[in-house]
This record gives sequence, structure tokens and C-alpha cells, in this order.
Amino acid sequence: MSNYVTTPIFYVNAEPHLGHAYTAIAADAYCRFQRLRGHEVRLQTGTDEHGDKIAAAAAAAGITPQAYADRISALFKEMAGPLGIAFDHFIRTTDPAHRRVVQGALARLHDQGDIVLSDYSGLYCRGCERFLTEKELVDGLCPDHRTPPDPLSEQNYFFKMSRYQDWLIDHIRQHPEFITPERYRNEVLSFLSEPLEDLCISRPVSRLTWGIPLPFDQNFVTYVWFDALLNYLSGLGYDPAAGGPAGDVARFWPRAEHVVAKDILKPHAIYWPTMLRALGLAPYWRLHVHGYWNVNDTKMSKSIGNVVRPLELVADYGADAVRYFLLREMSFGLDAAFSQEALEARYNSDLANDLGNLVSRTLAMAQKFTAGAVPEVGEEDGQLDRELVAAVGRLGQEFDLRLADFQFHRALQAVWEVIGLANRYIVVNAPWELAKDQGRRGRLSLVIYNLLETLRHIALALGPVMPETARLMLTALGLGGVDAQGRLGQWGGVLRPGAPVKLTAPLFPRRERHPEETSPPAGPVAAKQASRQEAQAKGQPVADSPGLIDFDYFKRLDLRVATVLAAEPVKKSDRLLKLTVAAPEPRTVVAGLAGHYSPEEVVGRQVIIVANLKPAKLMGIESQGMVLAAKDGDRLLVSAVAGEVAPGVRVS
Ligand code: ME8
Repeated sequence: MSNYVTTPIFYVNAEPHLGHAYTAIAADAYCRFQRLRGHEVRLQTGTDEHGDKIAAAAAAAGITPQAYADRISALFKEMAGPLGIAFDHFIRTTDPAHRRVVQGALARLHDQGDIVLSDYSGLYCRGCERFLTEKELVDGLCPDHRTPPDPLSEQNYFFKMSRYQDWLIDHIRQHPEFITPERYRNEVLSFLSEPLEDLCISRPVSRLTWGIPLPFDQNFVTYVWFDALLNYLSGLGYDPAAGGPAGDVARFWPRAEHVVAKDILKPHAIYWPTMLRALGLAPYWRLHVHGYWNVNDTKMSKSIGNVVRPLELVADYGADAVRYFLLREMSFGLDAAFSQEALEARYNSDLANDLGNLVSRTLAMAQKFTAGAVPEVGEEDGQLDRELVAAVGRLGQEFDLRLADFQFHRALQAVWEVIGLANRYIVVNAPWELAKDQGRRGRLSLVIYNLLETLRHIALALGPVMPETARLMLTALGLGGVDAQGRLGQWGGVLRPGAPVKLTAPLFPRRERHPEETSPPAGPVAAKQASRQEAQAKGQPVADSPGLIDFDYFKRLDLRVATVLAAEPVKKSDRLLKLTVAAPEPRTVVAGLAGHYSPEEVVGRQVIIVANLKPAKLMGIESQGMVLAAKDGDRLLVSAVAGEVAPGVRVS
């Protein structure tokens, strides 16, 4: 069965923040998990580009809505790579194919009498882009935007959603997995206990032109939610005029799963299934609803301005640490508080201490006691060994159950229980003591083998959440990709006795605070602004002082060690070499080294690159980064580190 997983398509009225990143990371981790279990998966994300909000943001920026949408949509797309989000399709609602699907669906529902013209007077909230009912107001204000809605009276087209209310209630009752966690299912059922009003799906062009024109009345454009929800089908190549599902719709729709936060529960749990029903399609399979990331007890949101930029965190902590923190810290379904202290604490305790130490101690002991190789084991298991093996077996079951259910925090908790047990196993077995006694060599080999084997399972479990860490761990164990290394929880049979094992660099070096940083850490990245202002007030040097940059600014540079895998001269240039480097993923970097180095001289070297430089075309070749070098008169000397390290290691 093929899984189809989607994130919401994000509004392009402001830049991406950590809330958006979280949804995409959760969806990505789930997809990676399904792929590792051998399932075909399609992950779709994208941007929602029509409507009042975008038109207003573009007007404020003094550019056309399309130019504005192009700019912000690119930021959402570019956020994916550094966060390790491997989407299969990025959809934009301004894509011509999507617009055709929306118009086709509107025409079909209009023809069958599911869309009708009617007069409407009501209270319209511009933030929500919809009419609110009296009951929804709190003290006369929109509960989400805390602004008074405008009284509006106009003709509009309505989707006869109420026709499908009874069917929807039955469907939700009969399919407990349809909306999870359960609290959101109950919320929807409670909302449905009152009669549904029909859904206004048009906006008069006198009020809004930035939308998809209704195919049957040019005086109106489509309501942004009716347009946006259809992305889930248009991204699969849906044809509204076709009799039934075909192609990718037939292949993926039966296992469609949407991941959203609770702010958009109603459109997904009520509008969308009724639209699907009216179009003659089955409802999606599951809707996974998470809570909010809050900062100081307030929802992180672009309109409030308390946002944390995900790429700044990645530059600082690395993608895997950010992914781990977000998925571990939030209980899926509930709200969670973001603070840099919490991130720092988890980094140091869970990643540097628990995981990082386990990996480096185990591999260091394998170097020392079993000649840097997987040992041969002949010794009988004892009680302690059996406990470890049993815990790994349990992890195999528990992890799969939790991840299949979007319970990332529980799945990771289970992994950390095994990490804790393995760390205790080291202390209790004291391999350094066993090593002193020739008669206990067999026992020593067994202990080291058991630890290496436990690391293998930990790496397998971490694959969906921390793909790069898993890869480095498996490489250190002499194994290849995470997908071909046996099944999580099934002990033994993969590590080959005699195979070399080696860790080239610590996984999560402890973060010692830089002397320029305030102590304790200054809270969310966005809040660091405050300390900067304070420093400025005291006349201390900050970014705005000529020639000086502050530490935050420096930290935005992602400097990495890259191993040169291949090099060739760039045609028609006597200055440029085209390098393929591992940092750790392979990428192309064009460097002005020709004339100073031959291609053969640079292959195999480890150089320092600026890894987050915007790609640029040099002589028609896209360069994804810049090699640092020292220019001394006529000489050019390429940068290096003082010893060999794992490719991709950060330089700071
Ligand atoms: O609603 N905590 O787009 P949007 C957690 N275009 N997640 C958050 C968050 C927070 N503080 N803030 C945002 C829209 N999100 C529509 C969707 S879908 C057919 C159309 C995430 O840009 C979360 O996934 O306002 C939430 O549902 C989504 O961003 C809202 O993004």
C-alpha cells in the first residue's frame, strides 16, 4: 500500500518559522519511518498563495501578489533541505495545473447543485478570511485574531456542506483513526452536534481579485480555503471531470494522511471531507493534529512576531539536534513551550551526554580492547546481557507502534531507555577491568559485541528522526545505509566479526558557551535582539558598529569541513576548478584554485567551506558553497584543519 503524507500548504504572507518547520519535520520523520519499513511513500508540502492576506502583504511590500508569493514560497521550499525534509512534491496554489483542478471541481459541484448563489449578511473576519457566527465570538471579537469582525452583506456562492453532515458524523464514529489524537475527534463531533451552515466559497471581485475566478461567474473569485484544500488532490494529478480515481489518485488516495496543527482542524475535519464526498471521492485515511509551539505562553505566530527562525537553529545546533528536540519535546497533540534553554539542555544531556558518550565510549573501547574490530563471541550470555537483548527487542516493537501513531516523543523516550541501559551496562561490566584479566577476554569480547550491536539498533531507530546521525553511527560500525541493516529489535546476524569499527568525530560535542554569549543563554533566538539592544545602550560593540559583527551574526555562517572527492578544470576558465566535495552530502563547489593547485592536488584534501552560502552560477555551473583560502601576495593556500575529521563537521 502506498502512503501519501501531506503538510498544510503554508501562507506566503510571511517567512517560515519553527511552527511550520515542526509540522514538516513530523511528516518527514513519519515518511522516513514508513520508507525504512519498505513502504512506498509520497510526501507533499507547498504554499497557499491566494487570498486577502497575501494581497495585503504584497501591497505593503509594494510588489505584485505573484512576485510576493514567488519570493516567500521559495523560502519555504529552501527551508526543507537544511532541515532534512525529503519531500516528493512541492505544490503552489498559483501553479496552472492546480488552478485548473479548482475550477474543474467548482464546475462539477455547481453542475450537480452542490454550489448555489445566495444572499448573505454576516460578520466577516479578515484574519480568518471567513464569516464568523455570533457563537464563535468572544466579547464581540474573533477569538483567534482578537479583532472585531466587519458586518458585511453581499451575494455569494455557497457549498451545500450541510447535505453531508450526517454522513460525516457516521464516518467519524465508525473510523476512530480518522482524526487523532482523540481530543480533536471529540472536538469535531461536538461541533457537528449542531446543524452545519453551508460554506461560503466565493469572494466578489469588487473586494478581492487575488484568487481563482469561479468558472461559472467572473464576478467572483474562489474562497482561499476551498482553493487550498484541493491542493491535496491536484498534487496527485486529480482530474475532477473523470468518473473515479485514476493514476496517482487511485494509488495514493486510499492511504492519504494529513498532518496539521489544531488551528486548521475545522477546515480539514469538516470542509474537506464533505468536499471530497460531494466530488464522489473517499475521505482521506487519517488526520494527525498537533498543538502549538508557544513562546512565553503565547502561540508562536507571524502576526504576533514572536517567531523563531528554524534555519538559525540549524546553523547553530545542526539539523538532527533540532529535529530531535522538536519531536522529543512536544507530546504530539498538546502544546509545547519553545525556549533556547530547553533546547540547550536537551542537546547537552540527551545528545552530548547520553547518546554521544555511549557511542564514543563504545567505539573507543572497541579500538582499545578488540583491535578496532567487531569481536568474535563464544561466551555464554549472562543475566545482564539478556536484559540488554530483551530491551532492544522491546524497543523494536514499541518504537514501530509509537511512530506509526505519530507518538514521536514516546518512541524517542523508548530509544533513550535503551541508551540509558547501555550506559549502565558499561559501568556494571567495567570492560577496563575485564581487560586486565587474560582469563576474561571472552567476556570482554561479548560485552563489546553487545554494545556495538545495541548501537546498531539505536542507529536504526534514530534513522527517521536523525538521519545524518544514524548514517554516521552505521558508518562507524562499518555498515552502509540505514535501510539495509537488518530489522530494528532483531538481535544479531548483521555485524561481521573482524569488520573494522571506527568513529571519526564525536557526534554531539558538548556545547560550551562562548564567552561573548550572555549567561544564562538569552532565551529564544528572536529574543536575543533584546540583549543586543542592551549592549548598544551601554556603548558596547555590536553588529551595527562599523567593522564589527556580533556573535549571533557570526553564528549564521555555516562553516564545514568538506572532503574533496573529485576535481576538474572548468572549461574556458584559467581560474576555476569544479570540485565535488562531501560535507557530508556530496555537493558541487566551484573554487578559484586553478593556477595554484592541480585537480590531483586537491582530491582527498579536507578544506573548509561556507556551506550556507546562497548557490551561485559560475561559468554556467551552480556552486553550492565557497572554499576558504588564504591569499598571500601571489600565493593562494587552501584552508585545512589540523587533523582528519568526519566530512561535514562544523567549524566554529
Ligand atoms: O493555515 N505551532 O497556513 P499557515 C505549531 N494556508 N505549528 C504551527 C504554529 C505553531 N505556533 N504556527 C504555524 C494555513 N504552525 C493555510 C493552510 S492547508 C490546505 C492550508 C504550522 O501558514 C501548523 O502546521 O497559517 C499550522 O497548521 C500551519 O503552520 C498553519 O500555517
